[in-house]
Amino acid sequence: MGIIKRLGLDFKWIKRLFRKKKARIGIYGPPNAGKTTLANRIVRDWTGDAMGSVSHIPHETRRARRREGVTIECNGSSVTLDIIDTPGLATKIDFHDFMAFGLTEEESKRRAKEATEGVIEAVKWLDDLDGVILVMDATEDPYTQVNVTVIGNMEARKLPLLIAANKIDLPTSSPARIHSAFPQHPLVPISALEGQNIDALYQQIAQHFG
Ligand SMILES: Nc1nc2c(ncn2[C@@H]2O[C@H](COP(=O)(O)OP(=O)(O)OP(=O)(O)O)[C@@H](O)[C@H]2O)c(=O)[nH]1
Ligand SMILES: [Mg+2]
Repeated sequence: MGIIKRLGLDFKWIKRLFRKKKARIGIYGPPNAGKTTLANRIVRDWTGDAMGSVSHIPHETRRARRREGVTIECNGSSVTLDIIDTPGLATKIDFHDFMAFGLTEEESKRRAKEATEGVIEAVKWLDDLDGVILVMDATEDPYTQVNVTVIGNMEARKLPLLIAANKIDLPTSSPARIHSAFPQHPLVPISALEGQNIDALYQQIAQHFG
């Protein structure tokens, strides 16, 4: 009996030794920040696949999308992620805004309805995550109701949070402005579109979510 017990313990120990680190990571942020562009880049870099469609029209992503088993290797440490690209979070969704992009009234109303459902879905996903990459457009003012609310919510849930200050390829971008707004969280300036500094992001992902 004693031997079996000891063997059992040994199996557990061996299992733990070989178990891969796994984390469910949600990519969050306001519409148009570049969440899907980043999700596509991560998934392409580490698996060769793509994830979702990108558009200059806000609320392109209106259903959360998950890609499982994306293994990121950095400086000898490896972490396997389930990447969830979420719909953009917004406090106000008005179909007129979509008509200004040239969509018909019918298309705009449908997009507004789906976008609203998408916000609710994105918030629900928070219950099921191990960490969050919060993508912000570094050319924009970071002190928005959405950013403040999302960060407060993640802090309350004690979810590890990594801020990706995106679009640093644009001359008006200011990651420093985001850092001074939310100095309590790690921040990586990136261009999801052009790939600038993306290796630094992978290092931070491996460090914070591994
Ligand atoms: N210049 C620049 N543009 C970017 C960058 N990342 C994304 N974009 C552009 O920003 C727009 C929105 O990108 P998406 O990836 O669709 O943004 P999103 O956050 O997924 O948006 P929703 O799904 O609508 O919430 C597109 O026109 C992208 O090409 C970047 O690093 N630099
Ligand atoms: Mg998207």
